Amino acid sequence: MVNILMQLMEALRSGRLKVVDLTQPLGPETPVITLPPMFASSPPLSIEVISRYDDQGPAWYWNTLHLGEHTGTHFDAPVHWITGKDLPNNTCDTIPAHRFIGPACVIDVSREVASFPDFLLTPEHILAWEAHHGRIPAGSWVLLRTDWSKRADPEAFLNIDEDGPHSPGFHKSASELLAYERDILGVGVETVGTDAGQAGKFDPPFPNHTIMHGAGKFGLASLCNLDQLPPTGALVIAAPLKIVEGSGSPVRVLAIVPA
Ligand code: 23J
Ligand code: MN
Repeated sequence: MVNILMQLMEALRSGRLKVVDLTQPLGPETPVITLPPMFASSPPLSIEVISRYDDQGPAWYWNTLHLGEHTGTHFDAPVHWITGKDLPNNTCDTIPAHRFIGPACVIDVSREVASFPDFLLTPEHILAWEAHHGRIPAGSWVLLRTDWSKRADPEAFLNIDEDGPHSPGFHKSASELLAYERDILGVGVETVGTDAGQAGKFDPPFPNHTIMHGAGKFGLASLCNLDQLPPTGALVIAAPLKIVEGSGSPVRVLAIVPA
């Protein structure tokens, strides 16, 4: 077993394995989800200098951050949703750390999304993916590649019109298949949340959050660089801050992939 880690380190050092950063930059311009006006909203990140080699601290630089837990590339814990509120180990500080690491199954629907921004993944798409790549292994992160992260302009990324945001996500039946019939860690998406833009109007509202978190599964939102991952064979590490009773956390998501 020691040898496995030695081989891993040598492969990373030699470049036979590389690290792909699946994380968006986190700053005041980072897009934050907009909810219908009757609900409280999450603020954008703000940052204030404590000192920067000045009279407030002559040899050191550091900042204070103010941000919602669900800002930028972030992790959703089961307690985030009412369906997951009574599950054991459902908060950022109590989830066992081994559950942050798993193989990635990358389902590429970028072509479908390019012609239809409200695209929803269905069980048929998942079964077709499995026919090519094998059954989704236990303990996997299922990542939905949509190329949505290539929308660099926040307006295009949030894509809001008169009837709200338009962005892709999961059909309820796809979330049920993944949550109940595959032993996954959770799902990851390139959009601002793990539900489709229009999902507030679905039955139930926000079905992916409802189903995944009710089943103790996690979410990863605002991922990028999914186009640099193979459909199978990448290892993903997505460890949230250990926020006491935290419902989620900004996260640095890393994938280890063959070069
Ligand atoms: C609260 C309400 C609805 C949604 C969300 C948060 C998220 O997407 C989130 O960041 O978890 S859809
Ligand atoms: Mn979230």
